[in-house]
Amino acid sequence: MLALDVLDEKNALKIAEETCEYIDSIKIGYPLVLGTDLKIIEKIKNLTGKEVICDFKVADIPSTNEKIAELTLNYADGIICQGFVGKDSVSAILNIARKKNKKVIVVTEMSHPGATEYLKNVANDMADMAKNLKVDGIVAPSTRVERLKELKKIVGDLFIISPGVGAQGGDLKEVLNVLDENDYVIIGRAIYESENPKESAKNYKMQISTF
Ligand code: FNU
Repeated sequence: MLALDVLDEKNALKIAEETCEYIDSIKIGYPLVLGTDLKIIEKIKNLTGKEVICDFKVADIPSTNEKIAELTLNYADGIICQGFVGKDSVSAILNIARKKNKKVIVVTEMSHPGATEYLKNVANDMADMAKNLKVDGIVAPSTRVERLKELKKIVGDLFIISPGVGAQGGDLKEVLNVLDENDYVIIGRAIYESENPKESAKNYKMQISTF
């Protein structure tokens, strides 16, 4: 899953087009949507034929979450929300997504060092909630493989999308030892900031498919 966190349309579409034969899915977030607008999603989808997931880490009260999900899922194939806001807020998004046949992915433990201060302590409970609510997937860290393993055990057949390989120092092989074919490795800067994004994406694809 390519994390396309560039800021302008021209660059985004160029990288998306160059890399699309080597990736399965594209994740965009505030950097690109605030740098352009939500219609960038249609443009990426038309150009690449790939699904686009919106990483908005939605974290509000149920009625506001609902509005954000409604607008986002008019364009995107899925939306990422925070789990720490609780099951009513996550369910509000899930209800909208189910009506539109779109995906909901819940953040459990984040990949950056600061996630060990607070999030780590409640991440297993959030994974449990995600499983019970029957969302589609969770976000879990490639930077702490032992935690990735534990969270995967909790969510069972929900898929995992896992950031942290590349720029954040996660080890691809260790991560692939934990994940299975339904899961996704998220890679951003190691592809779009490399001198040759196409080659970088191709190289990751080769490592993943020959693992
Ligand atoms: P790269 N991301 C993350 N950690 O990195 N959604 C999380 O815990 C999480 C995320 C996103 O480091 C991050 O915002 F929940 O350049 C970025 O879009 O490879 C991507 O994953 C990682 O990008």
